[in-house]
Amino acid sequence: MTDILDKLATEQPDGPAANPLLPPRQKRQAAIITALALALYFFLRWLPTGTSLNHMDFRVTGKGALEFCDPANPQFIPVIAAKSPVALMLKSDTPPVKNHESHFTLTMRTAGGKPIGPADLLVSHTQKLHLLIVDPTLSDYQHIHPEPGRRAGDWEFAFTPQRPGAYRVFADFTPVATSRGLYAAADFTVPGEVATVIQTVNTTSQVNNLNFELVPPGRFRAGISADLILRIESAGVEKKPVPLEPVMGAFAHVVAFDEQRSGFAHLHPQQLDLSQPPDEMKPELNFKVLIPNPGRYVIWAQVKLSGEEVFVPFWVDVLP
Ligand SMILES: [Cu+2]
Repeated sequence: MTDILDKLATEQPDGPAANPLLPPRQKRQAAIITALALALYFFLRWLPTGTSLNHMDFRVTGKGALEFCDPANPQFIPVIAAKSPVALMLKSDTPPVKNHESHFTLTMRTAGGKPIGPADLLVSHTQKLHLLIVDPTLSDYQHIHPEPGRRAGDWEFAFTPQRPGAYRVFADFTPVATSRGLYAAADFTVPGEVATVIQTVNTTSQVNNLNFELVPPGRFRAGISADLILRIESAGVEKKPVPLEPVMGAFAHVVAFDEQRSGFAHLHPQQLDLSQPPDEMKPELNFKVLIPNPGRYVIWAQVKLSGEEVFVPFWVDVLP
């Protein structure tokens, strides 16, 4: 027994200072362990770890660089005036026609020409890529999530325009390399005469037998953070419950466009906890938004009820 203990004791290294004096067998063991660790390190590095893009691929230099949005203080994002570090190319299999479905391929590339695929984007609001598509009169708004296509950088979706005119597609996504929201835009045209739609301010609307109301602040002023309230109630005298269901990880999504479609603001309710749905009889959700420029804006609310998504437009004036 003592023999064994003595033997073990002689084989125990005495710490780093004793290393040069290690017997050959222990040196060999140390070398093997080091080699295995290195092999594991290079194996893990070799495994596909996702994006091949880095933050430099999304860098924009010069004036008008796109400011990243701070989700805690949602703002209107001037997508068209700003220079996006991402280039979009839009193609459809058949020319887009009013009330007909076309299949589109959206190609996303960095300014340097590198494709942007699903591995390069983070999931935000349950999706990697959100497209906010709107017609020139701002009366056909659709929110679409394209699927990755076969070629790197390609994203595919089906879309049925409900009106003629030059549609604008705003892409809303978050590169893995920067972890911050980024935006880009592309246009396509649906043939036909664009009717002049004069929109008047309206903050109430009835859709699917439900009364929707958007309550703006008493004076909705540009450059000042404003509070908005979205209220929903069943129409008619006898009130029925209106249980809101989560859609893309929120009880409502609100998107505002200016008349020129220079950009958008994408808002989410301050009630973030999905385990605490709003009141069933009269749900009420609160939003905050900062709109820098005065003018007329459409504010589209998107909610989900009984498995069906409902889109409701409101029109407001933002004062100087
Ligand atoms: Cu949203």
